[in-house]
Amino acid sequence: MKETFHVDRIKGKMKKLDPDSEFNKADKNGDNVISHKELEDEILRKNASLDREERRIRMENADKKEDQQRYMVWFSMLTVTILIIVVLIPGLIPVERLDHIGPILSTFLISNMGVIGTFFGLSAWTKNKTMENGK
Ligand SMILES: [Ca+2]
Repeated sequence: MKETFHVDRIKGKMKKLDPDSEFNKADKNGDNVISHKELEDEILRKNASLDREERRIRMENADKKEDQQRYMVWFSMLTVTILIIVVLIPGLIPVERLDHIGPILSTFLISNMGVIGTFFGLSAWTKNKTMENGK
């Protein structure tokens, strides 16, 4: 590596940074030369800030996903509650029609209960998991 630098210096082919390059600030001691160490530090610093950015985006996405799941569960609970109330109000649905929609109703209720149950089960599980990892 040092050899190449040397050869370039002799031929007057030293590389110059673009005036707008972000790597200009890598020259920490202000001698207008970016040493290998200075460049390496700058790259490490950039990688660290990229990692932070990536972590931030992941956390934001996870947050959005959790919000979405909460809305879904709320919707399930509301529809189940409303459906049960509607079915229980006397005279709203004729008894003979109730026979027809009975199987649909029970399937709908059970699957919604599944959604709700899965949500609570999973959130308890993830909570346990994160607490274990936090140790
Ligand atoms: Ca320098």
